Amino acid sequence: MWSVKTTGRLGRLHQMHFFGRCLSTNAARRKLLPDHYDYDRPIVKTEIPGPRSKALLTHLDKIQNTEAVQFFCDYERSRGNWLMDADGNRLLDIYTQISSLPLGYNHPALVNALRDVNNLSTFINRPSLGTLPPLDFPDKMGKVLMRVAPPGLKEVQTMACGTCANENAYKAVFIWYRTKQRGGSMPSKEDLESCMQDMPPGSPKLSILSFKGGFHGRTLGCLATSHSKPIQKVDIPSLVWPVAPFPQLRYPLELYTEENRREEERCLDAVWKIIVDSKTTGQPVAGLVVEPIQAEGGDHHASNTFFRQLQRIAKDNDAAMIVDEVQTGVGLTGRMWAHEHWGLEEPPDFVTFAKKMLIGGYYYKEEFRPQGGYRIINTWVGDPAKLVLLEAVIRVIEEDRLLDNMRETGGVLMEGLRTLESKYPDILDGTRGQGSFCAVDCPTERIRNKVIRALRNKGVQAGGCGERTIRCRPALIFQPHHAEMFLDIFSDVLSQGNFR
Ligand code: PSZ
Repeated sequence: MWSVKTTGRLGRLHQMHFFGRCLSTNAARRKLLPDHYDYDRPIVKTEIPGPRSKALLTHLDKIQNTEAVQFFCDYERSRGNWLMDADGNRLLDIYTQISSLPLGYNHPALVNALRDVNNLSTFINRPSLGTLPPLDFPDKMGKVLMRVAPPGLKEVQTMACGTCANENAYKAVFIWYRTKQRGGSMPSKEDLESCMQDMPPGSPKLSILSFKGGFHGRTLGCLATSHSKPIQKVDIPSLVWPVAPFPQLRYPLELYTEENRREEERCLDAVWKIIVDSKTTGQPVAGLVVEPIQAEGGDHHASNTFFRQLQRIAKDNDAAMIVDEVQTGVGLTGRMWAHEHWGLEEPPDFVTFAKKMLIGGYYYKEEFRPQGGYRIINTWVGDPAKLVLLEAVIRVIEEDRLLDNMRETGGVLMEGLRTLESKYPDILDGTRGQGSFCAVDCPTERIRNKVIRALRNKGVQAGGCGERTIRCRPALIFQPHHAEMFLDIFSDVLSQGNFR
């Protein structure tokens, strides 16, 4: 796989120009990958998508809808922070497959895990994990998933993806809620019979409260809690569950503390009122689901105080709190879990994960473990092969101090984006971020899309979110010198482009 010779130049004295400043980054640069995993610039040889991508698109379009496909990728030749496309273009990737690559492309630790013959049977024999787990499963769960468990959470349930993590967390909340109502006993004969007619009390009228602008997945249950874009929901029947406003803060946060505090209070009051009112309308709120930073919805932040108070409101009203860390989890914010920044009185009831965890699932408090088997299960309930890879990822995160790297790189990204914002106030606004989980707004969706296209044609793969936001979701191996390269290219794009 590694026979392809590359022009890796990490070892050379490397100088970059950022807004005319000359940054000699070599001295401070930590070596996280072999030389041939890094380059000193992108290569763009064709328009993207290029001719080969377009031909492949025509081919694929014969058998499925391809309207979301941007271009085809050559994953074998991609490495580190660099994504190769089908036409030989080499892009600096700050979006990483919708924020789902912890260590970039083809990291040597993951290649080695696959080369290890001791892992062969795990990759070949995918079990029905909930019924016939492999010998090493308890040990692996302890060494891998529990090693990075959020502080205070001692149980975990694996799943295939982020959506089914949330979907099953909701179910666990409902089972907990009804079990409590029954005083801890198992479902009655009436429950078992009425649920088969989709009627109460077996199919109870309960809800999960979610937030405007939130995203938690697209299955029917999750979709009722997703509110970031109409295209995800239109034409599909929905459960009618309550939706609370999420704070719309002004950035930078430190300049608007009083105004933002009032906005958060408004939203917390609304949450409190919805939950209290739900107790008398016949459809109580059994739990709420919230993202630490609303990602798909446009990178909306809220303060630590907001989340602490949200937990208090949930607790005071016997509703469970699910923190959806599918996108914020695994280090990008500078902590393993974004909610670790909040200083909560006690752990959240649930923390759901997927993406950079490579496997889906949720951590939860003991009281939410359902009684009886076959209540939260499906065929695969995850995949032990993903735990082999995740074990390697966690080792690299620890050994290479990648959380420190995310904080350091985030500092460079934030300073650079703020500088660009002040230089191009007509195009950029609202720089915000935590660690390397950063974003900046454009005035309109049209301008944002034009900027992202221009960035791609200059060799940066970036992503949008919300209506008019550009987001940074780099891999954990994205270093300050990569951030400087991105900012340099961004600066060029803004100085050359006519985006109005
Ligand atoms: O269009 C889509 O379906 C997208 S675009 C980005 C996502 C989904 N993100 C997935 C996601 C998430 O960001 C949060 C906060 N919660 C749940 C999910 C669903 O995870 P997956 O995609 O693994 O099912």
